[in-house]
Amino acid sequence: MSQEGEYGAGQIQVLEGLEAVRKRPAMYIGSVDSRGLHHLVYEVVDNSIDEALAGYCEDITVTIHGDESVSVVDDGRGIPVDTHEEYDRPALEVILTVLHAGGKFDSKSYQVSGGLHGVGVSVVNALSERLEVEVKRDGGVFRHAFDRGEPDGDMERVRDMESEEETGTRIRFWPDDEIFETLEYAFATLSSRLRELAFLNSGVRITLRDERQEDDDGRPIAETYEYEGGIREFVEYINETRSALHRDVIYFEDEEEDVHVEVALQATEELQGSIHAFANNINTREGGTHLTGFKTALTRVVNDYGKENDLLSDLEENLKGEDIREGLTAVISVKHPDPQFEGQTKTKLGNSEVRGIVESAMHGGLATYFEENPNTAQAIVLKAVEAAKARKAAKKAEELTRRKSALDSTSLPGKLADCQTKDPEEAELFIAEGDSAGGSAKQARNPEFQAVLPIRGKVLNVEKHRLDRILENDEIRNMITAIGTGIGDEFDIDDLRYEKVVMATDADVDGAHIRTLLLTFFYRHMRPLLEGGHVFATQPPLYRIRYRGDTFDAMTDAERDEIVAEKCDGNPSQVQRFKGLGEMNPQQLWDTTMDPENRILKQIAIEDAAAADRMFSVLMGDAVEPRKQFIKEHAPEAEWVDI
Ligand code: 0RA
Repeated sequence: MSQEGEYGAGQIQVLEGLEAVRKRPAMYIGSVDSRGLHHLVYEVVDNSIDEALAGYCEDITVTIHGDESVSVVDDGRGIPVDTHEEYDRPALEVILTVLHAGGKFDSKSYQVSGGLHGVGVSVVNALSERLEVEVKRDGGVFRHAFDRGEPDGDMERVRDMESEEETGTRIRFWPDDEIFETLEYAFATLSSRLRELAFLNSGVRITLRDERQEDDDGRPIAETYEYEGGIREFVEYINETRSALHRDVIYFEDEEEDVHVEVALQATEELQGSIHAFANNINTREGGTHLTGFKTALTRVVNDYGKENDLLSDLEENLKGEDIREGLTAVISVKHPDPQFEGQTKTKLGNSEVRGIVESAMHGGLATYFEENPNTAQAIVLKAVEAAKARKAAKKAEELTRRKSALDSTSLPGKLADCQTKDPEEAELFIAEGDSAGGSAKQARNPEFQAVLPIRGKVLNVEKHRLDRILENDEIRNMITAIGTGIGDEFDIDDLRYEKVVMATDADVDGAHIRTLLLTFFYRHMRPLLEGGHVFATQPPLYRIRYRGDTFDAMTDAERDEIVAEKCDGNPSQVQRFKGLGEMNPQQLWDTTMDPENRILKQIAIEDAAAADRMFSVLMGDAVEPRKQFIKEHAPEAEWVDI
């Protein structure tokens, strides 16, 4: 460390601290891929949100600049600039250079960012090539800058201000390309998280600007998220394309033992439920005690109401939780002074007392609501009764399908050209659209480890049918049997027959439609397959260009032009356009799409359950206008997110 001499003992320790972050960045922000890159922004924004929750900040602006930097500006109290006694340095510098220093200054009630990230702005500093901070506080404007976490000079008071009233923090950082695999921020990723934060913290106004893109007037594109109704509006947003069973979103709020609970719900006619639980603004995808409390109370209250009002006489038993949750949209948000996050991805709330707190808040709130709104209560119960009847019918159908495939070893679909290997680890299944593509793929494949299942043009839209109907569909049944895992509750990844399940569809609109239908099916009924990273899509090239014995493939028109100009001296011997997989001969199909050495496969991941859920509802549901709008807005990123 060349600068040791310039700093006191405290500073040396500081530098070592941030070295650790640079050595093992994934320990602090999860990963150094696109996900980790976006975490840097969330980390800074979380600090601004904390200021908002403490009642000092209303406005947060996040800007993606054109030079691979991002800035976050808030009107909070400003990071303290007075001298930190232990380090004898400005507090601002300590907060930005000492791991976990941020929290020591705080007396705030909720350390919102306790779980997933919450590692502090010093980690963002350590992982940034440069970071510049400007604080308005105590009647002055202060600036400080850092290079890879190390101070670039001293903090300076650059000017005085008229008033002590104006306060805030601006942090701009340039993520370090020595650390991150990519420096490219995705507007859609940031916007979905920032919108979520605005829903979860009503009253906060968050603006996202992107200076890389201009609107029609030549200004950077910008969106502002501000929801006075908080999670009530979140539920309305999710339900925008669903048919609600009752007009008003049901909402309660309660506080017990310093735990703040909010619940918003609305039942819909849809088949898919959509329940999102948050703890201290973190999406607890793995659930936890708050979700358990919610479900227990929901099941109790709906059954009690049904029995008291004689609405369950058609059934021989109580409604199950899953019957009641069919088509239910809910957001549960708890804020806890000391949240414990557990589970594989640290997204499961563990605090045991929360279960009872949410259960009693929900029990009291919902029972009262039902008494006061009998029409809504009745609609919810009757929908659940219908779901219970369908569940019983589906169970029978599912058992039949499973029994058939389990007992009968020749039950693999006739259309499946299976591979020779019996080792799932090396096996691949290509689901090919259309008989001609299926035929070519069967000839093109390496039969040792590649299997091909042709499917007919349109797969059943699973969004619109219950399981019993879905299982009557041949294409779906063939896929389930070939993949081997079963579906829904019966899904077992140990029975997976192929490490990779590859959707082989054309690069055109029809192909995109079929991929979306397949993906909807996987999302709804085989989600662990997606979560485990087993689902892929082929990326066949659009053009093949020949020049003097060389062959080049191009994925886009622009790429074709570039190849023609740069590789073929502007004069290629042949430019061939592939319209679809079915039009390639087997050799071409192997070369471009199936050969592991050459092909490009897109791995498909579900980044954000709430966003994906909405996406599927919009893309697959009945409402036409929102779908058109959505496709217009999100066309490039709507389908899936790369890992
Ligand atoms: C430490 C203490 C206080 C505020 C902050 C840090 C703070 C950090 C960030 C990061 C981005 N924006 C921020 N705003 C505030 C409390 C200050 C006080 O007690 O006045």
